[in-house]
Amino acid sequence: MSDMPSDARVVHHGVTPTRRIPSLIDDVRASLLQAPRTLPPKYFYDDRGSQLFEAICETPEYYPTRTEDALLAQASDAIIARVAPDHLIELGSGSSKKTRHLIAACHRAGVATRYWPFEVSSQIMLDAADALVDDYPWLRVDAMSGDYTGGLSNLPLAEDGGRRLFVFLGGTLGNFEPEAAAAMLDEIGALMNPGDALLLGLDRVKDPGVLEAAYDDRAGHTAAFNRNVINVLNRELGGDMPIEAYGHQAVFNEEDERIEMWLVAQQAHEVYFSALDAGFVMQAGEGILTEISRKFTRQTIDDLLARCDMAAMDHFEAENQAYSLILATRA
Ligand code: SAH
Ligand code: AVI
Repeated sequence: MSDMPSDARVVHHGVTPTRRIPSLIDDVRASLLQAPRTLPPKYFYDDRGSQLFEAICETPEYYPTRTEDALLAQASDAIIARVAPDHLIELGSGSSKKTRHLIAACHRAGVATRYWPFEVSSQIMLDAADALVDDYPWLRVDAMSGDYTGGLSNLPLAEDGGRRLFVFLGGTLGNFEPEAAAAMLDEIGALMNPGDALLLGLDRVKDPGVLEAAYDDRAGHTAAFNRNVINVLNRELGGDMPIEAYGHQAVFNEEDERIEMWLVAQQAHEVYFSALDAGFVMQAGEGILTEISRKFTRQTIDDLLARCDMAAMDHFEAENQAYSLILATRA
């Protein structure tokens, strides 16, 4: 492991993918070199991208973080009392800030849960793990570095028969296309035994103006986060994409009930990647779809769970149905 955590109660695991994960070169060849141009959202999250995401979460426009945080503050004691997890396993844990409500609830209940964050962005996870074990002397963190698109069946989870609470917060499942979201829930379900549960945060359909503002904050953090993927491509693939030539756009697609984030070329230009010895021509006004963020209704949430043989045990809803936190189990 490259990063040695400072506390012995933090163990750092590398997760071997179950199936082949396309490399950045594969993804660029398949999805960027020709239209329609898209990129998988995981490439946002280099160290700078993770910091920018944290800045987005602090903006007044980006309501999902504070809304989910408030729901967790309110519901964590009940969730922990209900599940009494021996293991708390979190996908895409980031800074783990909101997860602290669950860990604090474990502390209050005297439940010595072991925490298993799983992240593609290792540094933010390891920093969060160090801070958590400093705050909770009983806590052990098994930090898992890897890519969840490579599957979950190689996660180095303890096979001790302990109760598992899976956690997938922030609405991140909304960054998956419908098929991929269902496949991911199926993979989580396959790791769940009777008594285990999944805590899922999903954002809700609402006024398009509110949604679009959340993805285009006035301070410009979302625009910087979107454009940062150009830095990642240039750095990793020896590219010459002109970052200043791209505008940030966030549009709510009402039919598909999803926010779409685009990088739109302000003028025509050519791009070349030395690692591929290939490139492409962008026309003025042409876009790259860098992220979808699906928004749900009560009905589409229930449909998704039912499709994956899961059912909600509890559904915590924010005011105005702005956000949902669902405690689900296998049906
Ligand atoms: N759960 C946190 C962070 C959400 S941001 C919150 O609710 O605030 C999405 C997180 O998922 C980021 O930390 C990102 O690094 C991680 N992530 C994105 N794609 C991933 C992948 N393919 N595998 C593992 N983690 C991923
Ligand atoms: C991580 N994910 C749920 C965020 C979202 O809202 O879709 C990523 C994000 N993109 C722009 N702002 C936030």
